[in-house]
Amino acid sequence: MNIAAKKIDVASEAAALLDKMGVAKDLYTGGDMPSFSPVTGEKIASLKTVSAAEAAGKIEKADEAFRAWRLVPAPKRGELVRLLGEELRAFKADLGRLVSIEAGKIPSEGLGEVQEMIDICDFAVGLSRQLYGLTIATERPGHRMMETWHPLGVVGIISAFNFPVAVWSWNAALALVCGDAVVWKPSEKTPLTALACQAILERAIARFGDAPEGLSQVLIGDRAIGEVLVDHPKVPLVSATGSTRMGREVGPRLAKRFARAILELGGNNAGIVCPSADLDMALRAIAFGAMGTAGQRCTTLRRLFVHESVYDQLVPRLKKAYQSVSVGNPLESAALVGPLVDKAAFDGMQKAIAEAKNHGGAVTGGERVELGHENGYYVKPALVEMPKQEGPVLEETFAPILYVMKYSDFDAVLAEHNAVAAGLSSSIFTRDMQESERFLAADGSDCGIANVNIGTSGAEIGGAFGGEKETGGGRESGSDAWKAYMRRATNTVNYSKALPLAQGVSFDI
Ligand code: UN1
Repeated sequence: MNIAAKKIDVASEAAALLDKMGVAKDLYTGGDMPSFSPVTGEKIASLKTVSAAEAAGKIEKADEAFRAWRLVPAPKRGELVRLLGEELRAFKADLGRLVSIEAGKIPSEGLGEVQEMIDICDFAVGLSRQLYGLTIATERPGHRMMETWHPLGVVGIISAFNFPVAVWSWNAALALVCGDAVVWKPSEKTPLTALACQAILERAIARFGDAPEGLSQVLIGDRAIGEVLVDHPKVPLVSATGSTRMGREVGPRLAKRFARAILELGGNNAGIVCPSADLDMALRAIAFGAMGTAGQRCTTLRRLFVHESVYDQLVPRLKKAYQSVSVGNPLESAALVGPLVDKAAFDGMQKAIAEAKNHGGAVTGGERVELGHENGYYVKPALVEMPKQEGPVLEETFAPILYVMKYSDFDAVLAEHNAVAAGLSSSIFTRDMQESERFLAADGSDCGIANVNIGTSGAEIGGAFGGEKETGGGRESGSDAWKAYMRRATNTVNYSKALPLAQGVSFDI
């Protein structure tokens, strides 16, 4: 295989896509920050970065834009997001392809990610007419009490490589209808897709006509630039997606200045396969949940508890699926599993597998698949049968490793299920109502997402997305997650001629 010839292909295809989406060439050529494609491991662009002072300037600019945007009626703000949804529909194939190039996703997952963006835009447009407050009964005669939701300010967004565009849109679409400005610090591993999103939003802004300048900003840079965003006094909310390690740094810094945080951090998601489960259904759900996106979703299935009565029926079939799953170049083949993001991900996976072996794990798969790209890291997904939940099973390794364990007692397996630090997503496979209801009850799964007879990954945008414990507690996307992007004012109006004090207090002067 001629690697030199391929090199030109991926980089020039990325450039052609960026050009089509309206990204100026000088933003990604001749700069100091390289972007790589995990598909071949080669450098595909060199982006211009911002200095700390420039980043602060962009935040100030966004704050000015916010001050005007907050006065635009919410349904009109919704019109901008409606146009964004239209632009995303028009560029779905191009942006999806760029996601495949820069994040290594297979085509249907690259497109699926853009679909998720379109869906959240539709949701936000409807929401722009439903930013409801309450009217509350007061204890005083001739008074009215109500709740009003106001725009909050500049929303900082820090996103990860694995959902390089959708996570921005969950935040940006809601923030924009809520009357906020957005400043985005994308992952250093996926800056090109961020430039593309910004260009697509700018098209929508141009069609909208009179949005204030600077409403949406992108900060291309490293960790120090992320810190400028986290520490800036004019950023009242930062929504950060990434590792628990990152959240441990971002959370306290925000708390120190009393800014809000939406943290969407690690997951160590588990599934339980009960005696009555539909095993065909479970098999497919487990395969997608554990191997899909090469195990690089925060919702990826990482632990599986299988009841002893069905273990010997399910696990050999699963192993077969692991052995036969197609691993390959997502741009050139119909493979179901694309590359890991980089060498560090590959090394982390090998380390976890070695540790699992030390704890008595029996491994199927996990080896590198050579596709002729020295710096492209393709692996066979690994299924590891573990005698018990210990060692690497207790931690999230961002790679396709599924730890499989046998269980016999339902209460004990529920306890095991919850005995990890993260609390993002979970699922149970059962046709027994008592088991499924227990799983969803107060003493059931302790995760932010708990599913029955579907996998842990691939959540719809309509629900609130996020998790508990070391996952960080934040909620993004659907349901009432919008409330985090606004400030709530409680208003009491006295339309009587007297001034009764609450709680019966008298204070006559
Ligand atoms: C993530 O991996 O950071 O539920 C987000 C899912 C997707 C989002 C994942 N809708 O798998």
